Amino acid sequence: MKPPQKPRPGGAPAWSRAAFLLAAHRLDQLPPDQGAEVAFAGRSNAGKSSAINALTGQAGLARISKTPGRTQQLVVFTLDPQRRLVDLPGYGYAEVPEALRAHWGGTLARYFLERASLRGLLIAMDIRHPLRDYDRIMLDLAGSRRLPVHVLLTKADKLGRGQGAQALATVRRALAERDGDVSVQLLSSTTGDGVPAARGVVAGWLAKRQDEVPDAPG
Ligand SMILES: Nc1nc2c(ncn2[C@@H]2O[C@H](COP(=O)(O)OP(=O)(O)O)[C@@H](O)[C@H]2O)c(=O)[nH]1
Ligand SMILES: [Mg+2]
Repeated sequence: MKPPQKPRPGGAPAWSRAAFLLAAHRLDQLPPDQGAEVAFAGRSNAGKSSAINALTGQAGLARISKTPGRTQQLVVFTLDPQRRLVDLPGYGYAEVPEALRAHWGGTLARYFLERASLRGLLIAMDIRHPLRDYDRIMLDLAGSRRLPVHVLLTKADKLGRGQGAQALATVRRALAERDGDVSVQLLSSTTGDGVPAARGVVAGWLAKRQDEVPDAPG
């Protein structure tokens, strides 16, 4: 009989085995800060949950909500015992009470500063409304410790090919003016266009060791 396979930190993530682990309201509820994790951010309704579902090939994994601004928690999914995806709260909507917004601002800032296993940040932006205030705050948080960022211009199917390419070029130019490791691509969770490219970026980050990440804490 073959021994059970050990997880290979450098191997491709087993996307289809992604599973919900927990939802944390506070940082001390997160799993131990070991291995590697990649965070997903995005304004409410940007298409973040759909992107997570598309990447993992699991339609029901991250709840797709038509009611924006409801998930004020960090939702953790495991790919294997050493690698995780973290769905960050898509706050920023007027309906989120001020006290909650303040709490989440502080919690998120601390998550970025302190989380040693964090390897990169994906930011989902609706291709028709990119680079809003929330997106810039997330870019700054990642930049504060030189964490690589990959922008997903979501719902690319809502625009024609020419318009999509134009939006991509515009956002790429804007991002090039910022310091740091920031890339961008088109994504349609509906058609699957861009899913392999996005998986490639996440897999590359998850294969990194902590000492390969500039300014990682700890
Ligand atoms: N046409 C289209 N609609 C999308 C796409 N991704 C998400 N949506 C829709 O946009 C809305 C918000 O998506 P969701 O993933 O819940 O956004 P979240 O709030 O950022 O997690 C839902 O109605 C989705 O069906 C896409 O690639 N194409
Ligand atoms: Mg969501």
